[in-house]
Amino acid sequence: MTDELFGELEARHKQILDALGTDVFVITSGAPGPGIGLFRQDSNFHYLTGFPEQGAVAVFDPTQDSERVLLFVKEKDRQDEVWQGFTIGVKQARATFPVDGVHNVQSLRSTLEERLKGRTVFYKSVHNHPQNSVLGKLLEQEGTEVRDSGPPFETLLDMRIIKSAWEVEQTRRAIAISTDGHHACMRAVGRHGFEYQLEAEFEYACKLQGVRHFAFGAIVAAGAHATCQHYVENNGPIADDDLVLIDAGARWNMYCADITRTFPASGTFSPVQRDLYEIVLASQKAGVEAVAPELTFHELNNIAAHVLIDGLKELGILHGNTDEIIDKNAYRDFWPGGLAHSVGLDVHDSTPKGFSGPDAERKLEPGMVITVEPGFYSQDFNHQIPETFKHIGIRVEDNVLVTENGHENLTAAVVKELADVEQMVSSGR
Ligand SMILES: [Mn+2]
Repeated sequence: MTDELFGELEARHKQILDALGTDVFVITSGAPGPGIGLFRQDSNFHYLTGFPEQGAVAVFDPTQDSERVLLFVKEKDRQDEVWQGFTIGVKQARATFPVDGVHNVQSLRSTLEERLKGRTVFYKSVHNHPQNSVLGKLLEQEGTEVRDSGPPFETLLDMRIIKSAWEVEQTRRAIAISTDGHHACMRAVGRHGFEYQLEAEFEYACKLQGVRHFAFGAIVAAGAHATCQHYVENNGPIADDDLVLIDAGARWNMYCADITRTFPASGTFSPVQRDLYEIVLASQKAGVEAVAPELTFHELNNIAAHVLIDGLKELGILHGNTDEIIDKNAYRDFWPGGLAHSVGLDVHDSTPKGFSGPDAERKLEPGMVITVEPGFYSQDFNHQIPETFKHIGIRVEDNVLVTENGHENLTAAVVKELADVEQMVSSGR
């Protein structure tokens, strides 16, 4: 573990302990998944412990003198290491992680039984966690009150949405690698006839640089597939006159990139594709340019929507007063998604209510990393528009850091200007 992360974890512990008053917070790691596969730690557990294994438990108790932050981990076990994987074990965990005590998870009950009696305990069970039944019995004790919402959970989300300089550095690395992945796909499309081949190009470029987890399953959508927001089948053919939409991002030290680009398979936008792409791009650039502290997500959404709607009006796709179209959400047939979400340890990070819901009035603050991702999507139900604009999906998505004075576009190196995209695709053909 690096010194920076060690220091970050200590600061996070202090904030959680302060939020607890005299209450206790019990948080479990991620649970094992089905079959054989690479485990990824639960984001909250990772944020608070840095401990990478499944089956662990952390306990925060501000009333203790010395053992205020405890970690319970699996002890090294020969059968486990023969079959399941190598483990850190109690001794090595003690030497590595910034906690007050590390215990064998088998001693969870004996260590906590007295301590939890009569206390208010914040705890949410994780499906399939091996300690669920032990924890359940511990928390059923007379006088113990369990809460699955409240201060530590809220504090955790508020902490996670504001990134430290170290967290931004991890995000930059995820973005730099993902940038190579997106450019590799643009250059390779001329050699490939199927969406899954571009998915392979993206993953290959990332895995060559040490990426072990992705932010989400890549969306590689050619032609009409791109009109579905979260198309993940990636098994369709790519025709020469298709636009290809790729929404994909790597993780680095658990931090996600979430980048979308749309490009013509042939290397040249058709006139209709060009018109629509320019409108989405103008809307996206207006959104990125507007990012600054104090602006709400709702306000940011409407800045981008204004540009998108004005453009679609010029093409005859929308009609009427732009402000009215926004107020009535009359553009949502063509752009059903939200403009922005926070990105971090989760790709949709720390925004439980969603920025199109109650969090829409939340103000941007320095240290947030958000997406800006307007789009145009037309399916069969959009019967009122000319046929020529149907079955087209376009999205352009950057990741933007909110700074004291405005913003920094962290994904600025991924080409998006029309001529640059055409050149990148053509250079590989
Ligand atoms: Mn996104």
